[in-house]
Amino acid sequence: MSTAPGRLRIAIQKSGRLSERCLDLMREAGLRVVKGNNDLLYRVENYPIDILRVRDDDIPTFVADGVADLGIVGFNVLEEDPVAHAKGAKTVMPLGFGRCDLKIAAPETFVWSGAKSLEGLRIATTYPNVLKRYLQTNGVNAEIVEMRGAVEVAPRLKMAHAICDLVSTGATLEANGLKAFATVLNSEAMLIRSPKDLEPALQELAESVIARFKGVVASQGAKYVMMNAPKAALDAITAILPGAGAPTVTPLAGRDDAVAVHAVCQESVFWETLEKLKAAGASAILVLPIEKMM
Ligand code: PRT
Ligand code: ZN
Repeated sequence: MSTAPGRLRIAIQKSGRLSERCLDLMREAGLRVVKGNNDLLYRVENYPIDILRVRDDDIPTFVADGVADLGIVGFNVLEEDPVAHAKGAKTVMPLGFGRCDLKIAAPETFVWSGAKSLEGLRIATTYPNVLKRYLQTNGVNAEIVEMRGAVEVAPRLKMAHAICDLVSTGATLEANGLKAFATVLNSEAMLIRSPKDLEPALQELAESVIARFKGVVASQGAKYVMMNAPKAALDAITAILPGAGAPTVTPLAGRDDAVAVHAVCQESVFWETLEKLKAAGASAILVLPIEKMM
């Protein structure tokens, strides 16, 4: 795969659960992605950036080798890839989407009393490396049955006693009469970067893309909260605001006893929060979405 020199390359999943969310992230970060006639390569028209669209399993190695400078991939894929591990693809940050858990599951009737319950059993998985580490950490000897997919049918086919597979809603386990007993790994999409050096201009561009992605992730779920508050209740009100740093406090025209309080809340602001603020004496409470944050 060849890309033009002097362009930053970001690898994302071509088609699958993470693809659309990756493109959304780019858009929200102000990168105008244009789909050319080359299916493997999208271009960003307002910056010298190419988007490589590949199988998610290839992303860690591409980034480790410097074929791509940045990549977005599930933490589960990254943890499973020993080559990329060895070559040092570096994680930059979690991106807050593509959440799922790698779990140990077995037929509902299975009697579970900790990881030791797996001793001597066969466990089917598409994540043999991660599973092997889990078994080693827990001092368990079990046989790993490596599969390419459809792991959830293995117990029914008597290929394995248990499975180790990704779970998000749990519907697949339920549909196959399986129950999750332990979590091996929590996963979400991660931004990773290559250990290879970039030319200075691209290095600068990479830093700015990372800073924008950070801004997008930080502003998700964050809210700008404004209210009027009696001066005497300021401490109580600050304590109620979820995930807020020091709020901005400004005088209100013609009022000596009350102030305006503005704060950025990093966590969800629920109706209960507003009710508590009101009970503490706040009035004219406004909760506004935040579009960008840096
Ligand atoms: O073609 P390519 O190799 O690129 O794609 P892929 O088929 O390997 O991956 P894809 O698109 O299925 O998933 C991409 C990434 O999404 C994964 O690596 C995870 O990081 C993340 N992700 C989040 C999931 C799930 N949730 C998920 N539920 N990946 C897979 N699943 C599967 C799981 O394997 C099981 O079969 O969904 C089923 C369980 O879902 P529930 O909702 O029934 O519990
Ligand atoms: Zn894959």
